[in-house]
Parts: sequence; structure tokens; C-alpha cells
Amino acid sequence: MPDTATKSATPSATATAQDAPKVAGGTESGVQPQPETDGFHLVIDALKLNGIDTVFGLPGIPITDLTRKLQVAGMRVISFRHEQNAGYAASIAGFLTQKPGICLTVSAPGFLNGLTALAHATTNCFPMILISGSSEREIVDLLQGDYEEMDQLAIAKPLAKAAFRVLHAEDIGVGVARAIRAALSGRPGGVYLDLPAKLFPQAIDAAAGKGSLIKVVDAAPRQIPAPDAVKRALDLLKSAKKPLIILGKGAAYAQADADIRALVEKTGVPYLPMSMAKGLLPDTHEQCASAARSFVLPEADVVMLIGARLNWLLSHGKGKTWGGASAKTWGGQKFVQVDISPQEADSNVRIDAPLVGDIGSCVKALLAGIDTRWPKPPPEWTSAVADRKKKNVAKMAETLTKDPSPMSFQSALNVVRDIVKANPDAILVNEGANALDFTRSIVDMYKPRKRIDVGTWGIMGIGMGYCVAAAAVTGQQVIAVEGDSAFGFSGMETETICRYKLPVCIVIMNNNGVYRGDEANPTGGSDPSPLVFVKDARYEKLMEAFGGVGVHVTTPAELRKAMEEAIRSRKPTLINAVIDEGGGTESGRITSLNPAAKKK
Ligand SMILES: Cc1ncc(C[n+]2csc(CCOP(=O)(O)OP(=O)(O)O)c2C)c(N)n1
Ligand SMILES: [Mg+2]
Repeated sequence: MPDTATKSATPSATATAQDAPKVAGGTESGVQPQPETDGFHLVIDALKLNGIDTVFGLPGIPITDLTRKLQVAGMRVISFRHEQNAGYAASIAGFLTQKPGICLTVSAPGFLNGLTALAHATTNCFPMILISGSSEREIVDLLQGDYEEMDQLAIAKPLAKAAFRVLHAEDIGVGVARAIRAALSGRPGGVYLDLPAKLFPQAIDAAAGKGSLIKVVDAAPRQIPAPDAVKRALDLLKSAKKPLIILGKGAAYAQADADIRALVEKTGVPYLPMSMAKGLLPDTHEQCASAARSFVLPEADVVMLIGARLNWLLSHGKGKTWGGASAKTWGGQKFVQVDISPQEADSNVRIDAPLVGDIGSCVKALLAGIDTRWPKPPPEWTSAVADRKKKNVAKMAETLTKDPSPMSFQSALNVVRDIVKANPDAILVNEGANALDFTRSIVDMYKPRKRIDVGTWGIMGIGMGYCVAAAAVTGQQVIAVEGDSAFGFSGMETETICRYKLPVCIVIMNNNGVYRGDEANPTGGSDPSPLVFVKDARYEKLMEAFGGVGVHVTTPAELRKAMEEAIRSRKPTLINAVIDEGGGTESGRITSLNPAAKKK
């Protein structure tokens, strides 16, 4: 079990005494002094009261002392090198724990750096609270030019699920409670909490302060689906000749793992996991249709979406992917959509059976309607899926056993696949283009919420923030498969990984560039192509610079040895895996989303 990873520093007795509440009121008049508390302590007490034990952030005016006091109060404070990474850490901590991940930043630029992650949390439906210190309201509102002046609340609003500002110490309890409720209830999301500098030293009576705090009761209330909606969904699924279930990351977030598995198994319906739902059932499950994705999507007649949205990742539920005649045409499928948001249905195509409620309650209700007489899907369908799967798996196996020099994505990822199989509790972080797409299809996952990746936006930059959070909140080994470009967005956090001694093994799929590394400047000029990096960069030395382990590998055998050692030792490790620089394709599997120039 976790060693250093989950332990927070125990506050020393001296530190606690120094930090004890002040006493107000003179004794000269004979009046008993009243103990006081202040904004700093009320923020900490409000978070602690609500079970929050970890804060990701970066200190500076006006929150430097808050970071110290949080640590003194026994909370784990993980201090990053850039707020964006702290923000991504908070967002994924929210996904993994169902508690809002907290990111703490300074004003203006620190806030803006955290904002990308806040927007990411909202888009991905991860509960997160960005807490930023802000400058003096009077000066900000008169645009008088304060230190780091910015109307942060106004800027955060369109990107957050909710945004609040607290001006008075006695309102901190309410502010924190509202932020927690907003982040967790219904469809989770990113919440902004603005705490002006002046709030922190505000002193109030300690008893009144304590009384003002709120322990949030039932922050994510269950939403029980309507019985007629459940019946409609089951009737439609039962009527199918070629049913399919799609599990999204909402299903993974729900932590209803046993019921979801039971639903899939009792119906006997083939299922497709979206990227972060991989492992809800083991990818090796006989009903898993991942290896036959391009067959089942156009062929299916009824599709049950569970916590998955019909956004671009599912080609909006229409077009050629779904058997439609052209890019925009509907393929004719009927959909059941299980989602917590009543507004989700019909966002792209008609949803014949929307089932609104929290995933856990909906799946339970569906299960209750499935008895032993439930008709299994026609064998023509399940065997057609199985045949297609078998063919594709065999094709893949052939590619995986090849051992080219330099390594291909496939020959390197074949090693990662084995390592993950042997360590199913490890959490896999994944970003890049080819480095992402190949990993997603090659590396099987065996347990829920073990794969965390670029998410709804397909962004680069989540890597090291996710690694830090995953290791910190779960104590598990983390394996990150990173494109060399993707790694660059957050690479400085290798220092953070070393500082907190986190069990993170980073594998860089180093093909010298964005998508590939063999592109030249078409003008023949001396500047390189915008898509390539310094050739044969020694990324492993970055890890060595901070006391971690760096390894340069050029063969699958070397990669295997280095990964095994990293997992055995639990030491921060960066493996620079040299991959054929011509091995990737533009944008990985989403080449078609690149607008084509009219003029060549
Ligand atoms: C924040 C952000 N900036 C830019 C992009 C565009 N983009 C997509 S993938 C990628 C990098 C791909 O290169 P790499 O990570 O090395 O993966 P490879 O395909 O080479 O394996 C970039 C820059 C993005 N998705 N997100
Ligand atoms: Mg690359």
C-alpha cells in the first residue's frame, strides 16, 4: 500500500501552537478576552469540515500564508510549478474521488493559468473548485491599477458551472458550501471561488465563525429515474436485433461498477467503452466490442448510451461512422440515453428513450427490470461481432509481435500492454496524438478509473498534473504514456513528482515531433518545420536533474526492463523511448478534422 504518496506531513506541535486562534479584547477593563478566528482559518476549517484533505496549488500574494496554514492544519498541499498543472490535477482528483478537487492560485495571471483547467473540468464534468486570491475590490472596480488587477469573477463565469465571491469572513462557510454543492450535484463541473486578499486577515469571534460553517449534507443527491422512462428504455433495448451499449466516462465517474457490469452481462449486449470508461469491465471481456468498433457503430440498431454524450468523439451520432450515407446523415439507429442532465438528449440526433437520473440509480432501475426471461441479443449479431473482433485482434497481434528498429509505436506499446496487464491497479495517464490513439487501442485496462487521458477536448497538457494527482489521491503506481510534444506542456512538473517522491513512471514516445519528426521546412530555410523538435532530445536527463531515474531506451527489451524496475522501486522514473520518427500520422486518428486548404 501507499508509502510516502498518501501521507501528509503531520503538523508539529509547535506549528499548531503558533497558529492558534488569536485572542481579542483587552483585559484592562476586566472583560474576558474573546477568542477570535480569521478568514484564513475559516477557509481551512470549511474545507476540512467537508472532508477535503488535499489542495493543489502554487503560492504567492495573497494566498502564500493560506498554503502554509493548510499544511499546518494537516491538509496535504501539493505545490506545482505552473497553475495549469495544479488545475488539471484538481480536475482529475475530482473525477477519481467524487470530491471536488481544489486548485489554489494567486490573482490575475495565476488565476488565468488555472482557468484552462477549470474550463476543462466543466467540459469534462469533473467536480473541481478553483480558489483564487484576488486584489482589492475597490481598486479593481474603479480600474485604478492594483497589483495583479483583474475582475476574476466576471472572467470565470462563462467557463465555470458556477462562480462565487466571498467578501466577509462570516460568509466563508456559505461560499465554500455553495461551491461544493455546485461542483458535485447534478452534472459535476468546475466552480470558481473568488477570495479577495482583504478577506483572509478579517477577524471574527471564533464561536460565531465556527457556527457559520456548513457541513454539506448529501452534496450529490441521487436522482431516481421515472419508472415509465425506465420501461421505455428497456422496451426499446429489448426490441433490438443488433443492440449495443456505450459506456462513457460519466459511467466511470459514477462508481456504480458492479451494477454496470451486471447490466452489461445480464443483457448480453455487446458494449463499447469510451476511452476513460475502459476497464469498467475488463477490456478482455467477451462482450467488449472495442476491437470491432467500426463494425458495431454502423451496424447497431439500438444503442444505449450510459454516461456518454454524442459529441465529436462519437461523430455526433450520425454520418458515415454510424452508417449514414454522407457526413451529416443519420444512420437510423434508435438511442437510449442514460444521463444526469435532462438537457443532453436530442443534442445531436433524436433520442427515443431518454433516461434521466444519476447513473447509479438509473442502472439499478434498469437492472430491476431485467429478469431471467430477458431475451439475449440474436446470436447472428453477437457472433458477427465476435467474428469481426477475432479478425481484428489477430491482425493487431501480428503487428504487435514485430520488432522493427527503431521501435514502432506498436512494438513499444506491446511492452506497456504487458506491464499494465501485470499491474492492473496502476493508473495509466495518456496524451499525445499517435501516442494517445495507439495506446488507447493497444493497452487493455482491467479495472475501473485506471485510464485517464485527454478527455472531451482532446487537449495536450494534462499529463504531469494528472500523474501527480493520481499518485497523490490513490497512492497507486502511475504509468504515463506521453507523446514528446504532449510531455512538453507540463514537463517541468517532473520536479514536483520528484519533490513529493511520487510513484510515477513516465514513458515518452519520442518521435522527435508533433505527429512525426521527419518533416522539413518546405522553403529549405534554416528554421526547422513547425512540427519538429530537437532531434534525439534526452528528456530522461530532466528527471535526473531532480534526483529521479532517467533511462534512454531503443528496444522493447530495454523498455520492459526499465518499466519493471520503475514499478518495483516506485521511484520517479522517466523513460525516453526512441520511436521511428516517421511512424505517426497527422493528428493520429483524427486526420480528417484538419481543414484542407483550397489553395495548394
Ligand atoms: C492545448 C493543445 N495544444 C495543441 C494541441 C494540438 N495537438 C494535438 S496532438 C499534439 C501533439 C502531438 O504530438 P505528440 O504528443 O508528440 O504525439 P505523437 O503523435 O507524435 O505521438 C498537438 C500539439 C492540442 N490538442 N491541445
Ligand atoms: Mg511526437
